[in-house]
Amino acid sequence: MEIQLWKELLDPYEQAVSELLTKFRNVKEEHEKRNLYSPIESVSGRTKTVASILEKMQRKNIPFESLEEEVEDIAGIRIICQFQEDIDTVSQMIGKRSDMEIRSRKDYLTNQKKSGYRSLHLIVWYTVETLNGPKRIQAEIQIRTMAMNFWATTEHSLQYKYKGDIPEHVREKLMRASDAIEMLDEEMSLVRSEIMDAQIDSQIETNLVKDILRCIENLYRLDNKREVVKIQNEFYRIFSTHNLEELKRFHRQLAIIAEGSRAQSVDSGKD
Ligand code: 0O2
Repeated sequence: MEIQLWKELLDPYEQAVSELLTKFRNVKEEHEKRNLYSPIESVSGRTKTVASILEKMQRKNIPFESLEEEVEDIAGIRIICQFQEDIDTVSQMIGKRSDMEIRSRKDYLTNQKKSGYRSLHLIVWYTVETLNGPKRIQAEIQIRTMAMNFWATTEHSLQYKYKGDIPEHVREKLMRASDAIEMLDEEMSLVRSEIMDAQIDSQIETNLVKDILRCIENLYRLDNKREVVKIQNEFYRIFSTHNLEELKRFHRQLAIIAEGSRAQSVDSGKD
């Protein structure tokens, strides 16, 4: 295959990775805007390099004609979750989407790999719109916790260092580390609801502050500036108490003031 053809082949996969990244990041943002806990902590993606595709084709005896069918991870997305319970939530969410279809799943959580690798892999069908029309391609979505990701990233570097032939004594240490990671994920699950509550409160506070400041800015344009400075000082005072309930109350009061001020300015505009 010529260089030009590799580019043609990989372009739709690059497009798919870019679109999928945006879509999954939007899922996280949507949760945050609605003060909901996001099962997605972060997302990354990559298109497999030609060297890596060639290596896999040689290792698995894959002919060029079936490259796109058999190399399922040319487009790869990695979704990182905080807790192991979130992996299932994300997987179900993907299953319900209309813009991708799960073709197969490899559950390396219940069936941990011999290396100690743990993760859930979904192979999905995804359609990209290209200048030549729609193209349906496969993408691999790896879903794992932050702890699992730490292990996999480190082990991947060692595989590179030892060219896939990790010495037995290092392998043993990696296995022990993998067991420790599993225990860590289980321990973290025990405090999941507390951590989720704390994170939701922090998100509510962030969104309230954003809204309050927008309100104050609008009032500043419409109202008696000295009064608005007083309101702002009151906001700073309440913010410094770290009392979320107080902040919510202040937000409600401010919304009423803002509404009154808006009504007044509409009325005076009529005169
Ligand atoms: P990359 O892009 O560097 O991550 P293969 O594992 O390649 O023989 P298969 O069956 O198609 O073939 O894939 P599998 O095992 O379901 O998943 C392949 C990808 O999962 C790998 O991509 C890794 O990202 C990850 N993975 C699978 N097993 C391990 C493991 O033991 N350790 C680590 N760290 N990651 C693993 P590539 O091909 O390595 O490419």
